[in-house]
Amino acid sequence: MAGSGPVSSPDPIAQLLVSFREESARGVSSRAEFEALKGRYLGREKGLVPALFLGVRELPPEERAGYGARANAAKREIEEGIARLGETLARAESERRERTAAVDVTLPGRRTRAGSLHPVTLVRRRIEEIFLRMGYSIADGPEIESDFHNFEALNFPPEHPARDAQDTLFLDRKAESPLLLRTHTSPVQIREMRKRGAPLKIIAPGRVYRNESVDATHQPVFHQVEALVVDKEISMADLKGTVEAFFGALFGAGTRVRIIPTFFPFVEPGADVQMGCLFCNGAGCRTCKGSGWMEIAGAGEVHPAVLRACGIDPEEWSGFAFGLGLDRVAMMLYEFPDLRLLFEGDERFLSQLAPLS
Ligand code: FA5
Repeated sequence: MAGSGPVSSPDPIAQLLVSFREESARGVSSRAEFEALKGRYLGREKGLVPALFLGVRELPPEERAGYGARANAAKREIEEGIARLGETLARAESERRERTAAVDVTLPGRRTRAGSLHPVTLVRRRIEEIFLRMGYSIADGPEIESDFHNFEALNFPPEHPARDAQDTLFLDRKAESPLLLRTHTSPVQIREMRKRGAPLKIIAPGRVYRNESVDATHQPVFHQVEALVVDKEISMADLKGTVEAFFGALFGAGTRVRIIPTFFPFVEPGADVQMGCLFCNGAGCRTCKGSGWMEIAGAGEVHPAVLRACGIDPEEWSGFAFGLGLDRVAMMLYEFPDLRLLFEGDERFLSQLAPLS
């Protein structure tokens, strides 16, 4: 440009302004494009604007002032134009950043739905509260049990047919001391008596397993709670008074309870605890099979052989025990007809069942 002379026709100042105005009207779409344009016009070494001033010395003196003034005006216009392009680009960049960050703090929050406790947990807690008020403590035992705790110490002799009544799931039947999934919570009686001796007043809630076919009132995995009292001169009258107090607290005062004889190897005498049917109030319905009574627990006086197996002298001590199914209690308290509803995981059903007061 210096070679062609700044004043040769066409006028380089006017020409530069025309091309700058065209380019700046198109705008820039990226920072790289902006930097390239800025360098092309304003770059100190090879920029088109500094080049305008290079030839000023070759002009006749009387033209220098006029040329210089126009070149300065052009320089100002181009600098301002480039600054404006830079601002527009910065705005576009920050808008793009906001859009992609996409956190709109003005949007309403998304609600996470709170879960609810399982009905069996609610029933277990309620039962624990009642027994704690009655002075019992809560004991725990393993779900994988030995034959000794689940059967032998509970006075089930080997090969005794009573073992078949609780279809057992063995983990390794051939082992010398076979392990099994406990079929009831009664082995916790054995563990506690052997560990703590007499006197004793405990409950043991927990999960139990039986190889049973499923129907409306039978599950292969279900829950029981066991109550055990060992003390001096404990009789069937204490058992009756306790089950009446307990079921009254659980199902409401006025709940009718009766005890009828039955057989369990670990109690003598053994008993079934029955409760006046809640569905028909004793009149007889499908749920109670017309009898007006529903079986709710197994019970009895602790067998002397069981006390002996736990190192407790039956001449000095006696006791009672009873065990009930938590799932069936939940069914009665919440009045639903089929145990399977508890284990299908349908939240619409489970969350309807409110905590028991
Ligand atoms: C027993 O398991 C005895 N250990 C109870 C006991 C304890 C008797 C202390 C004497 C002294 P039974 O097999 O009847 O007994 O079961 C007790 C309760 O568990 C039943 O009354 C019932 O409510 C519940 N139950 C039994 N089998 C199932 C099952 N498959 N599904 C759901 N609940 C069951």
